[in-house]
Amino acid sequence: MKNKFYVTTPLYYVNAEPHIGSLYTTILADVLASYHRMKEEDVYFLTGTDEHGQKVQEASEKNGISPQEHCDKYSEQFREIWKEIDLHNDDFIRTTEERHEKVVKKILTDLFEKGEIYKDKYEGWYSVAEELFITQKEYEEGNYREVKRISETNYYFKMSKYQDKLIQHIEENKNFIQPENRRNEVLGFLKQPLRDLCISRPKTRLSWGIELPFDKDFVTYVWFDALINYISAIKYSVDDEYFNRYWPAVHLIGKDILTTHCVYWPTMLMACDIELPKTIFAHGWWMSEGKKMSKSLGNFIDLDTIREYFGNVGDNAFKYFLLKNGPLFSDSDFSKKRFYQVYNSDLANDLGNLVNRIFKLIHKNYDSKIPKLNKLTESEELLKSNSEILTEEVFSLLENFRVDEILNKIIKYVSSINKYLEEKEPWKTVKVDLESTGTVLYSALASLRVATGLLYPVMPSKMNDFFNVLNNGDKSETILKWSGLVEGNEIAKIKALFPRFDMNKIL
Ligand code: ME8
Repeated sequence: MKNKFYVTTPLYYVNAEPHIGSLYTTILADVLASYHRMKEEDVYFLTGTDEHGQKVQEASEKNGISPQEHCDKYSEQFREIWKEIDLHNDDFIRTTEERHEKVVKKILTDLFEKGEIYKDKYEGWYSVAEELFITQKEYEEGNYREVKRISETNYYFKMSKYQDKLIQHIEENKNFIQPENRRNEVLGFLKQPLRDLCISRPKTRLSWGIELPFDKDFVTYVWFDALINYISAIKYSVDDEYFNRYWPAVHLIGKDILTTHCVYWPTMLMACDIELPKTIFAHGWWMSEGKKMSKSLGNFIDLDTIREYFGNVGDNAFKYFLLKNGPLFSDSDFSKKRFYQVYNSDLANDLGNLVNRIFKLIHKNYDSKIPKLNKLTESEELLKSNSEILTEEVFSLLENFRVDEILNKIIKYVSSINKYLEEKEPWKTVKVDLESTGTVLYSALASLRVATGLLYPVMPSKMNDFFNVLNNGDKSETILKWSGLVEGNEIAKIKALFPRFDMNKIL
């Protein structure tokens, strides 16, 4: 049986447009999915939108449209941009879809019947802005906005009873919460006694939600509803075979939603007797020009700004930058200058030049046909064995989500091919010895081909341009074999893959 890989992003709220943050998580998921497809695994990549709750209700009222119309409009923006930049999600789930609501209701009914959900009166602090009940201590710390005193009857999920079991699971499974700093953060949080989770809102206060199947005066709390998407999308309780084909998942999230994913969600699954996710990986925060992104500071990287960058360099190069410099482990700073620097040095200089050099020499001196490989010297053997080592390293780094390190290694290898050419000087030797120069060009091109194969998940359309002119009939299974480059094949003319940017003009 094939290995499986089920990867998810958070479901983005429809009260904001896509921006560099949601873009980053989704690109990361796309690239992981693509590498796993390369390993011929059974891959399922899910993303979508989170559409219930107070904020949507308020925003739609303000705009004089129905909440559903509001959701349709904003959700479409996410689907549009993901398509525009060539992401390959297998599914896009919306929490207002029937397939999702049905599973949420089924789980609520099951848990209510099992006595895992009870009704109780709450008197205490409530943050209207965050839509959360908070403790006296949290109130005193003052980190929540629009806090008021309320007294309300609601339904509660017995989350507290799973505290010890959850701690044990986190301690016994090192890969469950990653990276380690986030794991420690969750364990720290679990040192205080866990409360039961309020999972309803009275309709008198909020009507835009999934009605509780056992009490029509209430709707489901938006987080309890939204988290269930990860299993409703793969047909939990509808088609067991399908569900088991993909579950458990790897959840990619930002550090802002650590508690909901690492505490609420696993305890909900425990109550339903469902296996816990394989991994929850929480990345850091994109900052912008040294500060927290904000519309009022004018440093917010919104959809228009993203489209502008894509317009300048193409989506592939932008993805490359975000993944290489992104906030995988700690926060990262986005700066325009840094972006064009990385573009020029890695893509225009290292990769782009290498392609040009090799293609030019082959077109001019070998009638556009890939030269024959003759006797390999130590340096060619080294390039070849390094391509094998690199491939292994890439797939092993993948297990730890180190996409940044993957790109570092690949570009280092590309530099080493350039260095090899500088040592061999084929542009000089070609005038006197076509045969040995042919071996040099074959070797450089074979190495470059492996590097582009490994870059494919990050820059699919650019690398396809390269494969097309190379005309080697490559398939994903053979692309990573150095000697898979066919001698005598005719290569086509290539346009500059990554034209250089004039930094003075840009800045
Ligand atoms: O929290 N840097 O949705 P959301 C990096 N609907 N990533 C960022 C970011 C930044 N500056 N800003 C946002 C929700 N993100 C809930 C989730 S899941 C069942 C429900 C990314 O629209 C990051 O992935 O606020 C973060 O976790 C997510 O956007 C939050 O998206």
